[in-house]
This record gives sequence, C-alpha cells and structure tokens, in this order.
Amino acid sequence: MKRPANTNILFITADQLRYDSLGFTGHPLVRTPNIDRLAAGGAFFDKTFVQCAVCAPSRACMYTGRYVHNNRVRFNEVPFGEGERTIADYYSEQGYRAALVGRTHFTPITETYGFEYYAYYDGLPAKDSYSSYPDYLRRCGYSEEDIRYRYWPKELEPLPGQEAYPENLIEAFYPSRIAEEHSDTAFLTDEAIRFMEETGDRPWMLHLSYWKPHLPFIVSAPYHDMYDPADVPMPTLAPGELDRKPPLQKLFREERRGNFLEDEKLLRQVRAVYYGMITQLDDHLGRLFAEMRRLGVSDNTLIVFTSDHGEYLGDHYMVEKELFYEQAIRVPLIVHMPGVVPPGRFDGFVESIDILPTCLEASGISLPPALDGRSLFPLMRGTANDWRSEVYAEWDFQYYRSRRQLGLRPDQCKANMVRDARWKYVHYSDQPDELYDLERDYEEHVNLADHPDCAEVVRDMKDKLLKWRMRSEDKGPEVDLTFATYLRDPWASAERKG
Ligand SMILES: [Ca+2]
Repeated sequence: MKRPANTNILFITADQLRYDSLGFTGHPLVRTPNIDRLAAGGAFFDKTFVQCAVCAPSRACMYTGRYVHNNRVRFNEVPFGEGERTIADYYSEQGYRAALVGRTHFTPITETYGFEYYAYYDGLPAKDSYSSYPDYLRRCGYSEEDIRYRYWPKELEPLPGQEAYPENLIEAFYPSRIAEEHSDTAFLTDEAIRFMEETGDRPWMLHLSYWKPHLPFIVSAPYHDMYDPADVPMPTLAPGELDRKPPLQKLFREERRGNFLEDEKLLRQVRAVYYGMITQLDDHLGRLFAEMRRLGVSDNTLIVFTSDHGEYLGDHYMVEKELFYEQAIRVPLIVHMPGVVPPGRFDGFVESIDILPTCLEASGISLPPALDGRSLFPLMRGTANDWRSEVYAEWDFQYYRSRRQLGLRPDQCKANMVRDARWKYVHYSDQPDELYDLERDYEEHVNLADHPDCAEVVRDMKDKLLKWRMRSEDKGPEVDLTFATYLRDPWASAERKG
C-alpha cells in the first residue's frame, strides 16, 4: 500500500438536498453562492444518483463504497453486515484523524464506526443524550423547554406523540425559537472549524454531516422569510398520476403525509422555508471555507459535497423521499481540490458508492477489492473508456405501514431500479413494475411498464438488473485473494517463459 499523501479529506453531506435546488444547477430562486463557487472551481458530476433514497442505507453505501445488498443496511434501524468497513476505518489505519461531526443515523447509536473523533448530532431531540448540542444551547441560555421543543414553533403547543415536530408541516409558518447563530447548522460548522484547528498538521478525514435542509421545515430568521412563497416554483402535477402507479405509492403518500401539501398556501410556505434552509447552509459553508483559508488547509484538502437523497416538496403529490423518482435519487456532487481535481462539468453516470474510492485515490490509498464503486479520477482525466452507462438503486419497504395495508409479507417488499440515459425501470418483487421514458417524460408522470410498444425495453432493463445483481452479489467486505493469486501465478510464469 502506498504511503498516504498529506491530503485532508473534507466530506460534506447535506441531508435531503434536491439536485435542482442550488444556484449552479439552475434553480430560479434559491441563492447558493458558496456552493456555486465550489462547483465552479472543482469537478461537478451532473448525473449523480444515490443507491437508496433513505438516510442510513444511502450513507452506508457512501461509507462502504458498496451496494445496499452487500453492506446490508436496508433501512434506518438496520445495522451493518458482519465485518463491514467504513471510510473511517480505511483512513484511521493510515494514521489519519478520522472524524464525524453531525449525523450518521446508523444503528446501533452507541457505535463510533471507526471514527477516532465522534461529535454526533442526529437532529431529533430523542437522541440528544448522544450529542453536545443540547449542552451548548444550555450554555447559550436556552430553557429545557426550548431545547426539547426546538423544532416546534414557540407559538404552538407541542402535541403528545409528536414531540419532535408537527406532523402536519405547519411549523413552516413560524421562525425557529433558536437564534440563527445557535442553529444546528451554525453549531456543526463551528464544531468542524474547531476540529480542524485542534488537529493541526496531522492529516485528517472529516465527515461534516449536516441535518438540514431535512424537514421539519423550520429555520431561524432571516432565512425563515428570505424567500417569498408567492415566488416559489410549483410542482408540475399530473392529476390522477398515482392511480396509474403501483398501489404502494398512494398508500406511501398518505403514510408520509403528502396529503397536507394539497393546501397550496402550505405547499408554497414549505418550499420557501426549504430554500431558506439551503441558503443558511450555504452561508455557513462560506464561513467554513473562509476559516479553512485562514488555517492554511484549503490547498491540501479534498472537498466532497453531496447529499444522501432529495426531497419531493410536493412533486408526485409527495413530501419526504424514498421510491425512485428523480427528486429523491438524484443529488448534487462536487469534488474540489485545486491542482488535483480538474475543474469542469462531467456528464458520466455516477453512483454515490464512487465517493469513497475517489477519496482513497486522492490520498494515495490502494482501493480495497470489496468496493462496488469506482474512482471518479479516470472520468475526470478522460481516461475511462468503459464507464458505466446506467445507475442502480434499491429500496426495501417492509418497514413501512403501507406494507401491512397491502397485505405483503416482509420478504415481498424488495424494489430495484435501473436508470440509463433514456429509461428508468423499477422492478418490485410483488408490485407492478414502473417504466419511464425520461427523454419524453422527465417528470415521470406516465408509467409505460404495461405499454405493448415497450415490452422489449422492459425485457432489456430486467436483463440489466439481473446481470447487475449477479455481478455484485455475495461480495464480502474482506476478500481473500490467496486462491486467486495461486490461480494467476501459472499464467504469469507461462507468459514469462514464452
Ligand atoms: Ca436523509
């Protein structure tokens, strides 16, 4: 294994940040000058997709560089498979100070997943005992009530059973009771800066894992009313759309509270607050990048910026994420390091499992054979002659109420997706399939899976899914190469003799 170069890794994830909600990806309203500058000075991967549009599975894929069916984190409360190794393990064993600041959402919560420095903050007050943020708020003078109900507007009485935040999304109408400079986004940024300062010259790998712009839709002034609800772009809706989709989707919409967004006033408010949370995040990233320049670590730090999945914001009549629509699975991805990462926009298909091998290559660390992902450097250098022509994603909905309503057993809830330049196909183990022609219907309103003209496309996409699963199945976290080496040797010596 090569000696690691003295390169720091700053891996930044937002949570629930849609691909299209940034300045440089073309949003007409939301301002993100700092993220835009990062994209302009680095590599921007325009077609990046997550492996699963649920928090923990998506992060587990980024951490391990492996697909869901290999790392086995199928849902938020499902632990890693036996022997699984994370980005923190790979960097720790090379002598880096591996750190987490923010959210993992992994189970069990008591594990530290290979990190040497572990400043956990998961957002939800139920997990406060694992975080230093509540103590920080106490030191800033907030009451116990303010801390416990920090995602409830001060103007409303918290409802029993909904202590974390209101289920009907009405928090969006009120500014947060926590001042901007004490918000979780500000706090996590401060913690990241403190980590860089105290780590000094020792190489580090930091996952700075923000909770926002994840719902609840509540943000401090001035971000709360930064965007006028009258100005927000509205979803393109196709009435009756979900009647023509797998029955799961209507139930899922109800389960995830999409019905509340039938109220246009609320929908506009939710969108405006979501954009406010994004600009808040952008402002703090600007502050972070300025501090990095002051600390002299800007030139030797590889910065990766992405999100674990998107947010529907009323598209497809839904809120939250899951399923496989573009709003949920497509995310922004920027890789930035002057002199190492060639700036530009890259159109090749990227899966979020590619992030880990890209970081490892930048650090001069050999890629472990267990990885499913590929380094993005060949794509950036233009030397990738067999780059992938499609992306894959998985979802297991056995953990949802909708499963029971459908009368399905837990083992009947597997879904797999393949998306290429034109088509998106979703295969359910026990639901009707989906097929979308993204060239003609990028909004994914019309399910063509049963259309007689598309039978051949469905067959081809099904074939791709099968081959993908066959290629990647049963890949353990540790691969013993002894036998493979023995097999290869006779050939190598025969070549030498010849
Ligand atoms: Ca998430």
